[in-house]
Amino acid sequence: MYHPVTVPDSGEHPFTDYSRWRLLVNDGGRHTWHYLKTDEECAKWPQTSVDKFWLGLPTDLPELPRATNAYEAARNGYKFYKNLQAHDGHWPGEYGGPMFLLPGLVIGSYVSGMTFKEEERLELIRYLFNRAHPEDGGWGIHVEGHSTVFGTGLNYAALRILGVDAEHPVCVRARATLHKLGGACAIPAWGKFWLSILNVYEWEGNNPIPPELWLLPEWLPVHPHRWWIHTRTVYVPMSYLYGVRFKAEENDLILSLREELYPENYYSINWPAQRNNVCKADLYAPHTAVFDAVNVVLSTYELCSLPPLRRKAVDRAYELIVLEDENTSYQTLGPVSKMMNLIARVHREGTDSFAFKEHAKKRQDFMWIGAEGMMMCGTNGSQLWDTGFITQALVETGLADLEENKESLLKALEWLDDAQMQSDPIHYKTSFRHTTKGAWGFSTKEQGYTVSDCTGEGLKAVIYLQEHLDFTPKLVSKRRMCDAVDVMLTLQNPDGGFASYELVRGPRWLEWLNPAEVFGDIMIEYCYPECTTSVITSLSIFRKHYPDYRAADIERTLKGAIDYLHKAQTPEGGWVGSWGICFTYAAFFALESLSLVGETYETSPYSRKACEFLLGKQRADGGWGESYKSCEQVTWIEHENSQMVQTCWAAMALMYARYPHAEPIERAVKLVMERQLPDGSWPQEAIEGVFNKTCAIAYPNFKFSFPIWMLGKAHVYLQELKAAKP
Ligand code: LAN
Repeated sequence: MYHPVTVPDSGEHPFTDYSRWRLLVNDGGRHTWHYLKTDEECAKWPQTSVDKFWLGLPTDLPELPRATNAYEAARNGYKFYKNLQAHDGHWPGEYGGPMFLLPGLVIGSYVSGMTFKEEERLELIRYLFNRAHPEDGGWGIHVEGHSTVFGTGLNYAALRILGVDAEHPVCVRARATLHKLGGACAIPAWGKFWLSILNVYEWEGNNPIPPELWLLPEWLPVHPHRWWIHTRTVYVPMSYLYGVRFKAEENDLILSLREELYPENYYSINWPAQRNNVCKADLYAPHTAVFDAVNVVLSTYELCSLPPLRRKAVDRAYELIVLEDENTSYQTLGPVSKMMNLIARVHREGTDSFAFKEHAKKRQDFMWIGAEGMMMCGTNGSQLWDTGFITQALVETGLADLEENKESLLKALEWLDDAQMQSDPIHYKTSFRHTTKGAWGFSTKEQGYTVSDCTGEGLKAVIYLQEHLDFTPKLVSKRRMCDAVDVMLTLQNPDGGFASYELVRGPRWLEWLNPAEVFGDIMIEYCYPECTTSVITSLSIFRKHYPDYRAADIERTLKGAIDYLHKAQTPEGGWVGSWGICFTYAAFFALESLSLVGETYETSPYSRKACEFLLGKQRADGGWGESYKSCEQVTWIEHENSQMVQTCWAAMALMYARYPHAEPIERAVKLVMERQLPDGSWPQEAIEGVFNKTCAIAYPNFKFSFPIWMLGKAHVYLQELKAAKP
């Protein structure tokens, strides 16, 4: 479908004219990139600092007078970062990292008959070139990971679909690595699925994904509505597409890929024997014996499944796909379900349908052009998350009170006001959704999913902006803040903790049925220290301002949450972070929330132990540095280098705990100041975030919000410490 392209051997230089790309921000923070074709268009719509920064072009922002103290450094940081705020008040950003999303975009589009613009196609290719592992030319599960069959098999297929010749040096190298790792037969379950959709792997080589589970009684512990929301939202279209055994029509490319992806002859492969064949380099969560046994039973069922029952189950899955599309205005929960829902919609309704057109529009929201080319993002953005942190930072450090920053804060408040969800999803109970009225989500209101800690951070940011500053209007009414509190109160689990999007709905043993092989702890919601602490923090701040609202409920909730947090502390004194790296990230959230209920270094053994734990990890250069591998192995693994963002988390954690000695904080400040560039910005270091234990994900805006926050806070804190010393 895509004609062959001739591209350079390396992606070092752009394949398109970078001065023509523009980021369009509209509709509550949607981002889409556009390539202007003519000079007139370019003159009418000039490139902004936001465009230039994210494209990796020189921003030409001025050098600032050298900071002589932490406050000045923070102020310089914001002088720069203010230029990256979009006109609607939020901070856009790249959200790359995972390397299994772009193939979904490409394969899903290909089999659905959805094309790319030429400039998109070229930069998608270039991104894959630039992200190929320098040592072996393969790809891993994320940008910093080692090469795996999952990454290499899928991204290889993507390159070929995009029109790169099989004999192009990048393909030749990647293919050699793929074969060395065992070839596409050894690809993990989700890879088997995508390749089957593409018709370059046979459906009999997959473990069953029966849609019939949707027909089970809802009270059963295994019913999919009890699974973690991402797993179930991906499983819905997967079960549909498996149920109908969707496959692309054979063509020359497909026939050729059948030869390229396998070291052996495709037509002599024993497919059922490949179901549990997973390369060692890929494997994180091996199947349990229970899961293997379940698959034997389900495979037998596949041989004799009743057509009317299968039809009914497939129809039910389709119904759920439509509900999800409509609830989210076709954004869907995430990038994987996004593309799978599209294929299902096209399978049933064709490419002339309304669904196809809407999916095409919103597909754009996941595609981001960065300095290395075009990628598929982890969500339709991290709008709320980034806007929440920087606004809190500005208020807490006093930078918000400066005349020069007022307009920017007013804009940010307007955006936050608009981003709060004010009603439940249009299909609410019928699609097993949690309430959304009053919540904030991770990206935009349109995407429309409650997240516990995003609601916490959103509310905290609004309270800070509206209550701590004298120049802001009360855009978010008390009633709406109470709605946010109400949502949070619905999200507490019996052990006191808070999970990500919903209550924990299923039993722990469901994890024995984890089919994904490459991810851990994905079958149900779990309580997370970070989510719990965001809720504690925002409820504590809320009740200071509105002590009359549901006081007893809030008190009870806080007690339970603190109790959970105490129990979740490891014997060494840390908390295992699940969404950022790792112990440092969790400590930052935990020590802030403990301090808000009066637990500090001096008053609480939990806080003291956590401080000692962190201090034990500070390096000679004054920084902290943990590898993403901490999250995989659930134990502290040092990074080669100290990391600026982690150093900020650790130093802030100490300050929240009111750690009484200045020296470790001073050393952290020094490191962060030394790494600041003359224009006030900081360079990108290692990847900051993670999910599902194994997959790293980028939060490039953290390199602004956290140093600004930490430096501004440290300036005041260190002065206070000095003043307190006799
Ligand atoms: C996110 C991003 C934000 C993150 C926090 C708010 C930081 C967290 O505290 C709660 C969980 C949440 C909302 C989260 C969950 C999982 C996501 C959506 C992601 C890490 C971004 C991408 C990831 C998603 C699962 C990626 C798609 C891959 C699949 C395996 C379906």
